[in-house]
Amino acid sequence: MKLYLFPASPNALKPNVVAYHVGSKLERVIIDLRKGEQKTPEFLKLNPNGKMPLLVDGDFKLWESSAIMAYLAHQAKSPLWPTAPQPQADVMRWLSWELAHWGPAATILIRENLVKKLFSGADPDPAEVARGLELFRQYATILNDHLKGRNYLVGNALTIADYALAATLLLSKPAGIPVAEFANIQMWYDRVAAEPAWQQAVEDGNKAMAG
Ligand SMILES: N[C@@H](CCC(=O)N[C@@H](CS)C(=O)NCC(=O)O)C(=O)O
Repeated sequence: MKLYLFPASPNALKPNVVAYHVGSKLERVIIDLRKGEQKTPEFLKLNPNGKMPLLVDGDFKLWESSAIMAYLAHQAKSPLWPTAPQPQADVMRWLSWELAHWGPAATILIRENLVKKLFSGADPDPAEVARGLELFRQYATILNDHLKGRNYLVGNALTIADYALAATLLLSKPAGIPVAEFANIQMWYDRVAAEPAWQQAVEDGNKAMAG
């Protein structure tokens, strides 16, 4: 199996941390977004979206980070992907929420406060920053309330849903995402980020940025 990724990106961290957690035997292939490697004709044949991450397992080409997380955890028969209908649907609920609401809210702040500066040197648009903060706080309130008295999102065990939602917060400091305003989220994030697999995946990201 090959995992194509730019490890510094939150969307890449999602499958990469699961791959480390379950010990997937796969080759990591760096797709350097700074060099536009996601738009080469060779890569577009594998993923017509021109985006990473992408998993290739034989003839099976799988894009979408959450789908890759589920595939890797399921293949390894890991409890990160519960098999009973209700916990599995609950994990799906949070993965869907991450893609529809949580991730897009954080992405506004990541784009305005970080990516624009890095890629074009442009200043953040204050109206967009205000919109991002409002949306983020709206969804963070829901997550913070859910995490009251819980260690993890679903049941009492770590699942791919925790990794997916925590990955969104990877760049919260440089992107000015106000996680610290939400005590339950901050404690849960610190718990997830203390996982050895998380540390390994973050290290991959640091190496990619230095390379
Ligand atoms: N919904 C996709 C999003 C993937 C995505 O947006 N990847 C971005 C980086 S975070 C990318 O490769 N962007 C390069 C581009 O659009 O040129 C997933 O979850 O895998």
